[in-house]
Amino acid sequence: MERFRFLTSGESHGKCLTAIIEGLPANLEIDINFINSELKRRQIGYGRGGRMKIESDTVEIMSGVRFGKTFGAPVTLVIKNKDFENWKKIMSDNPDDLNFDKLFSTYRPGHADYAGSVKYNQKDLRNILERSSARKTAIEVAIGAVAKLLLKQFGISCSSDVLQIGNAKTEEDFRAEIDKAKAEGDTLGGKIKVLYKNVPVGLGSYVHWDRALDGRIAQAVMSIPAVKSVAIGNHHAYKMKGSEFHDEIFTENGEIVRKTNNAGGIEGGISNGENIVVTLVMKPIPTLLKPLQSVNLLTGKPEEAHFERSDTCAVEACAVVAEARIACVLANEILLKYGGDSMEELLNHQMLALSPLKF
Ligand code: EPS
Repeated sequence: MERFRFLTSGESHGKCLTAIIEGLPANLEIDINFINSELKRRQIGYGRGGRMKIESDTVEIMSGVRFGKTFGAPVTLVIKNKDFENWKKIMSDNPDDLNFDKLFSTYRPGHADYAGSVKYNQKDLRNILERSSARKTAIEVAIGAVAKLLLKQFGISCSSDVLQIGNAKTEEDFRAEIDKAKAEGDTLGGKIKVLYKNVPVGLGSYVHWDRALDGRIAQAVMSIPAVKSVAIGNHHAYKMKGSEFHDEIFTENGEIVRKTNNAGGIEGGISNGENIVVTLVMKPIPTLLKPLQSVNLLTGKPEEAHFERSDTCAVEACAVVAEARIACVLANEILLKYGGDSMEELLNHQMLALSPLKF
């Protein structure tokens, strides 16, 4: 049951990244400057590698928007890879350009290389690297920015924080931790918190497993490259008693209020009006300057893993990607709950919707 749908295409060093978004109501204002500012946020974190100095990601709108507004047609977004100019021969679609000396055939542990090469029957691991690369998250952030523009119309806003990088738990220690890892030819992961505010009561459902809002958010966040765990609300729940964990219910000025939010804004798979709180853990990036031990798939002999320019740490970027993925889930739920073919209809339906009980 999807109302906000999208597909993306594009390789890390190919010509461009593309998205087609379907299901946007007509008359939604599309602020391209906002989309580009989100793309910039994804690029600027400390610890990013050489690629971010080459790219200045900006989006081109190829369809579905006229004079700054949607009109019901699918919206196509494109981000050109500036680096493609340097990879034309390697990423060529012309069989005459195939150069066997340029194949890369030593798996990087932790990346998709081994499992992907078995699955897709590929001997040139570039055919795995190119689409499994986190480069595709650039176009996902652009899609998420469009979803955020829809959510803004409902007063829904978001923010994110990096809670930890490696062993560093405060912002002032992050840079030193990243510098140390870089000097050692190593990489780092971290922990992130994403907050969505002013989400109405009633998104998602408990009636079927695939309609639970927490399940949908977890799937959207877990599938970001390098994310290894996702939690909604207080992730120390396993060691708390029921009396400590559950958020007691009070009234204030005739409205339901809570003094705590251990549930992270979702009870029974449904948003309960509190802030939606998602924490996620990103593993260290698997492409290491000081390579790990591996095997060459052409010879079967031990070899050091392939190294290609990479980032030391992309945790800040991952936070922006997580915001975007959750924005897409919430935009879908808003469209499912209220419905409508234009923004006017959608907002009118929201006004007609039953408000939470007043006492
Ligand atoms: C990325 C661009 C890539 C990688 C990174 C994500 O650029 P390049 O490979 O040309 O240096 O830096 O991807 C990974 C670290 C990975 O392991 O997939 C980007 O735009 O975010």
